[in-house]
Amino acid sequence: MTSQNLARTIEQAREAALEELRGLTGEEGLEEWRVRYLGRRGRLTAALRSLGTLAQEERRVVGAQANQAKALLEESLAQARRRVRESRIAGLAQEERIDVTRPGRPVAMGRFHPLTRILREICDAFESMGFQVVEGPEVEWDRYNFEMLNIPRDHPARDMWNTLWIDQEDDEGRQSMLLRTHTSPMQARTMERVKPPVRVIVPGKCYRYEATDATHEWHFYQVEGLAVDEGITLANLKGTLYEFARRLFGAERKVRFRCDYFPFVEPGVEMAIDCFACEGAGCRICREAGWIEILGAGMVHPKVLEGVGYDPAVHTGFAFGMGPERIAMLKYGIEDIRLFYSNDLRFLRQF
Ligand code: YSA
Repeated sequence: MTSQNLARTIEQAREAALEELRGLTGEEGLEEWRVRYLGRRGRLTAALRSLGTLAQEERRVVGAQANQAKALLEESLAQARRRVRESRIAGLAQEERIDVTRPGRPVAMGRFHPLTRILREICDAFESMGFQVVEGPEVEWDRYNFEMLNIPRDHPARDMWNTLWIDQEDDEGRQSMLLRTHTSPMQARTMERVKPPVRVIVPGKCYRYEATDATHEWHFYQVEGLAVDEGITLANLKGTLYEFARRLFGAERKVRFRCDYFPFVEPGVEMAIDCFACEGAGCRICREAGWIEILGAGMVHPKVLEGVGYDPAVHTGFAFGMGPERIAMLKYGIEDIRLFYSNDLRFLRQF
């Protein structure tokens, strides 16, 4: 190619490029334009590559013209990019303009699950009586769930708690780990850790392999209570639980204590409250009893105290384990325990 032809080619490429650039409004179009003129196979780049075919003097003159054209196109591209970016931002600002006069959208307020509420109320009531809240593991050793509570293997009392076992065997090939059936294992765990006086309550989840009905779930909460000191008697237990019932249900609610059996207490009692639905007359909810049992309790068995290294001749204590679901049912007039775990918003929104 002659030097005049090459100079013309450069001139034409430059004019065409500038002309095209003026019509471009998008970033994609600008990139395509760059590839077409300034890319490795672009029109101007090809012209620059042909410079090598010219004589030295011609190459100097046409080369200077080519470099100027290249610099001009690069600068024009940079300007075009700025222009496109600015107009995009201006467009966005226009689109997203905030109308401060529009009414705000209502904020959806969350609320506590009724069981969370009742657990907090129970804990508050006992904390104000000097108890401290502690928590323990839901996956428990047989040793704590049964043996340290005076329930050795093959003891018939184990039948009261149909258990969900974990695949974990001890040295003798016997199952040794389970989902705890009650919060009572925390009695031994706490007493192993601290010396008397002890005053703790333990909220937590429990599991039993049992059929569900209006008052029974296979997983449910319990709140355990334990007080050990010198001179603690059954009167202290009754006084504490009466005060608790008064705070939660009001002074007019009836409370009943009856003897009950738990291997880890002596003597043992159960506490019930008159049925909210039939006021004691007997109905489906209370299984015609007129009363709904809410907790088991008693004086800590001397063997349990000895097992953790306490001297039962010096220290005595009471313990209790209650079901917060049953307490919430009584307090809010809920007829079926399964409602707590069905995640039905029509139910939950009422609290
Ligand atoms: C007894 C004496 C003590 O010194 C300390 C604690 C206890 C309680 C004992 N550990 C226990 O679990 N007794 S219990 O089987 O009668 O359960 C206690 C409470 O848990 C019941 O009164 C009931 O309110 C609740 N509960 C038991 N099984 C339940 C349940 N709630 C819902 N669904 C179930 N399946």
